[in-house]
Amino acid sequence: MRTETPQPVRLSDYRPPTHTIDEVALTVRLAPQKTLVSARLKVRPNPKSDAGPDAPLVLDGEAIELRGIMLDGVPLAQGDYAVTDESLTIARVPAGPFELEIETACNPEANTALSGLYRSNGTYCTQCEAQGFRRITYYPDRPDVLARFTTRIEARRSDAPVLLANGNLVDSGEIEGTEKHYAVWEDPFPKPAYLFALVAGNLAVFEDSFTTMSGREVALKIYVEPGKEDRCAWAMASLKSAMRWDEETFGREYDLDIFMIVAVPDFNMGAMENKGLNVFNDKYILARPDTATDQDYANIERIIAHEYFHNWTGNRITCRDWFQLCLKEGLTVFRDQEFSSDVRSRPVRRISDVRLLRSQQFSEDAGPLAHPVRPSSYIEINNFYTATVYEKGAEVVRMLHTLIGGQAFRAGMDLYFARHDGEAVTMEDFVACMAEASGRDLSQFFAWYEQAGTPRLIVTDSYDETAGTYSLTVAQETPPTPDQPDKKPLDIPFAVGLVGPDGQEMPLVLDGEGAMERPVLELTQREQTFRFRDVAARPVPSLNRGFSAPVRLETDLGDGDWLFLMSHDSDPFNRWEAAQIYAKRLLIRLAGDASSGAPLADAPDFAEALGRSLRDQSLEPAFKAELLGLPSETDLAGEIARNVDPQAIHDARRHLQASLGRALSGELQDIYERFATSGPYSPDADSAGRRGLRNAALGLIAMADGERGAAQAFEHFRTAENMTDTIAALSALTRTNRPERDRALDAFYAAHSGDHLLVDKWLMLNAAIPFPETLERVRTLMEHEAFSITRPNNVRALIGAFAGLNPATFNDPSGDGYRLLADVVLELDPLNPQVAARLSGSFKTWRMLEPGRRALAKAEIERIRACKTLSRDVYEIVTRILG
Ligand code: 0A1
Ligand code: ZN
Repeated sequence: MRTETPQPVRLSDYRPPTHTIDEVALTVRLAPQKTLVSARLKVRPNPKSDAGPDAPLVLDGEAIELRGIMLDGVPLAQGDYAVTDESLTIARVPAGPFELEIETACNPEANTALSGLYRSNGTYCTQCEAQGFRRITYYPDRPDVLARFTTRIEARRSDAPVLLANGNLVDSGEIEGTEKHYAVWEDPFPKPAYLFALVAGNLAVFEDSFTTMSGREVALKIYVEPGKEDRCAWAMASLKSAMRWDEETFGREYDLDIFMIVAVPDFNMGAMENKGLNVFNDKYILARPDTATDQDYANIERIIAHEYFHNWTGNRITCRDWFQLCLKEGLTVFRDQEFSSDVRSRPVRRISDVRLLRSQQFSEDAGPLAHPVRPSSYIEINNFYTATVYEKGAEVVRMLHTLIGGQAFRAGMDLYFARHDGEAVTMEDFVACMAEASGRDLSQFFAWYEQAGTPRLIVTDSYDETAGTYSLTVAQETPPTPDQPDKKPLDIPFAVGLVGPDGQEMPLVLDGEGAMERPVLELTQREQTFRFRDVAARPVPSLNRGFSAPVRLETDLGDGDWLFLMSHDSDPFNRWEAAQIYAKRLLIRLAGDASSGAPLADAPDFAEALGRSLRDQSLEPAFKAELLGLPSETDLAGEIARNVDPQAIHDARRHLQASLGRALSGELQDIYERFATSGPYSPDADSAGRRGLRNAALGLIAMADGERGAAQAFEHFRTAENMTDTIAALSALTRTNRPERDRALDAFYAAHSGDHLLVDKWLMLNAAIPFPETLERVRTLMEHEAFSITRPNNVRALIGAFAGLNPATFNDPSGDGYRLLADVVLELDPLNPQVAARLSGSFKTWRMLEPGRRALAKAEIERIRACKTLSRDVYEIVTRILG
């Protein structure tokens, strides 16, 4: 808990560690309230340190009790060391190698922060990223200290029959004369402490094996709570597919003889890439057709792959310091995006990535929490596992790929692995490999890592009919962000195409340069003009194809142009994008009308264009489902950016959905009937796409006609044969205010109250009901037997969904939504600061609101800040949000 004003850590203050650790031998004697940890460390002064060999040894430690220290076998007396809430300092240590033995105790049962060693439903597990290892023992808890770990675990066999840690099992057995047993695990790969893991409990295992490209056999094991073994097959199939893909695409082979995954119900994030022993939030492992949706299946595949890919991008090569978090995260997200693009549909994955980027990252970049992909200071590193580091970080890697081309990118990756294996490195090291492999100067490009804010590209065009030339002028500007008032121009890959009046692609011949090898313009200046020749007729430009750069576009294109691109663009992403832009323009106009009480018009042209696309046999169903998904309320608020009235946005969006539902009722019913499922459920992308389209159609049907739509959605719920259809029906019903909604929600809870993953879905559906009564509903559900504030998945499902997925109600003009969120943040902060801080981030767009709501939101954020005992985590978020 905070005692004085927390101070920032700065990248510019980075110094190499004074000491390095070669070996760590841990003995962990597990007991629920008093676990004893003995750590034997082989320490030596770091020759690269500028502090010299006489520097004191400072070890990090938090929420642990020191029980004894020995240096080279000699117990240290109290005056030889100093202990604070955060550290253990030994002022005089040998100038050469020495051995330190530290005895500590911790209390896993009382650890509600879920960082360090804790218990989840009786299972002991650890979470050490970013700084959890210091809650297990005193240690230089920083990513640039890499050591070989041996872990001996002891526990009562009845409490914990399964004992796991990183690496290979080298010994196990009974401890004579006791009811205890032990296991010893040895990890041959040096690693930073954040990759350490230990799990112990009563767990069942689902097993398989994988033969690597060099013919080695790897044992694969997924550990789950007993009784859930029949929900592991998809996770295992995904793991094997990711392992093969990394061999084929990046030449990366797995390096231990065993790869283990453990699924636990209580986890602060999605999953964690600990060496050889990934720990997962069980919602990203467990799947059976009657318990998981297609979205769950896709998430499991993606996150399994993500954590597995970290073995090379993150574990074998790790970060020098936490400012370099994007080194592993941006790159690994890029890799998991490429993986799903290869095993599923590339355009559909791109669309969902861009949706996520727009809704989470653009809003972050436009407000008080904006920070560069590589931040230069932080108060609490856990606050920097953000959409900017992950999602924009992946976009930056993608831009590198686009700029230098696939071949050079692969060569750059090969060089990176060869040069830095076993090291802790920086973004500069990574980009230097790409520069060397491609022979290009990437110094201007590097600003993407250092400069926050979403650039705006302002594009104007002109056509000279007599000369047959067409010019595109592109100006770029990045708005000011906290601490960065002035921005440099960026190096931006801008993929373009020209679509002729007949809908056909026109050749791209740059004046003075000839035909373009790749249809990518490179923007490097504040303003540039590109002139194309041999352009026989005025084209419609298709800009930023595939979302080649994470920017906001401003063009003079009119509604007719967007409708034209929606039907004719050869780039599927941009066909979807044209529909989004058209819808956005329309919705912003409608929101203005809703705000002023004017009548809301229908959108026959848009409906007609959508109808054409729905009938187009060349488009895959999953893509059509994406076309039917309008821009989110959050995106629209971000576009409007000032004096936002969330209720007007919600009303506009509902109106358009209903209007499209009516105008397209023939097509939608036709889809609903034609895509009715038959045969057993299969989670593959095609089948999921067909269900996705049918369920998107149902969503619009339900909006179009309250009574008939609700009846159809209820029937869909009643007859659903898999969880995908059940949840689709419920989510269509939640948007209606009809009795069928609560009948279905009650029936769902009655049927699934024993399954915590399904209970979370139920909480989320309740929280997303977009009507004012939901405020009371959420408060009531917080008292429900199904909800516990110490379970992060419950909190995210109920409170996170309420604040994130239900903008109209969260932003209720009474301010009650803000009060509810502030109450929860204040209650949760002493228990779990990480999750509390993430929730408090839901206030990040408060400045965009209209004055009434803005004042109410501000008052609640100030109420949080006024709390004297705030954690560093929440303190940092609320002070930055208030600015
Ligand atoms: N490295 C993990 C995510 C993760 C990050 C932080 C955590 O605790 C603060 C836990 C997990 C990943 O990228 O999947
Ligand atoms: Zn990651």
